[in-house]
Amino acid sequence: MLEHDFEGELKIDEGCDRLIGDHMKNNERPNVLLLYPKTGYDFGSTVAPPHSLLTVAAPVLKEGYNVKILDQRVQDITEEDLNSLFSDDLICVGISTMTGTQIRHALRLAQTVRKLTDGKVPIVWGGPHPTIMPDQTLENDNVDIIVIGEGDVTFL
Ligand code: B12
Repeated sequence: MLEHDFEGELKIDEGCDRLIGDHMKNNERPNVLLLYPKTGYDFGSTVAPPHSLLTVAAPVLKEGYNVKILDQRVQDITEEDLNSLFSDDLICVGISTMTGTQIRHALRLAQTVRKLTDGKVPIVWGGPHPTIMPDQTLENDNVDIIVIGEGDVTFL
């Protein structure tokens, strides 16, 4: 499946059927979990709020979905943390990454999500790296969907 809108392009790998279903059974755990990985050089003013994920989350929240953002630059994200947020109501996990050392942390998070969810939850990647290297990004087993360019409208 391939979808387009005016804000960006959405490329979907096989298995997108997992996105469809009744995901709003309860609001205790997030329907959408968004992860901002460590960059590897997180100090002082470089640790600005995760603008990318806040922007992606806003329209999803407005539609009534429960969204949670974890920012690994300011908190550890352990397997226990992730497990405590997973449920049948989770539609997908989103990860934002720039090119460079942040990818290593992003991949580790994605691998952990994959393992803990048994591959049942789609992992969506967005940000500068998937935007400039979409095909290479999609080749990785821990990437199901990438969003190219601005993601707020596309992600919803
Ligand atoms: C503000 C900014 C900074 C600030 C704040 C950074 C921060 N940590 O928040 C400061 C000055 C600190 C900074 C520093 C750096 N930056 Co800077 N920065 C920017 C800038 C100007 C805007 C980023 C922003 O906040 N945009 C607003 C948000 C809302 O948009 P966005 O991040 O693009 O997210 C959208 C999409 O990408 C997408 N998206 C993103 N993530 C996800 C995730 C999902 C799941 C989905 C669906 C969609 C999605 O949807 C979002 C909403 O539309 C961009 C250039 C630009 N004009 O984009 C460079 C930019 C991101 N920075 C860049 C770089 C290289 C750096 C540094 C590594 C520079 C350095 N060598 O030190 C450091 C890294 C610091 C750090 N530890 O993070 C590069 C990244 C290049 C790349 N290929 O990855 C950019 C693109 C500039 C450039 N053209 O070179 N930066």
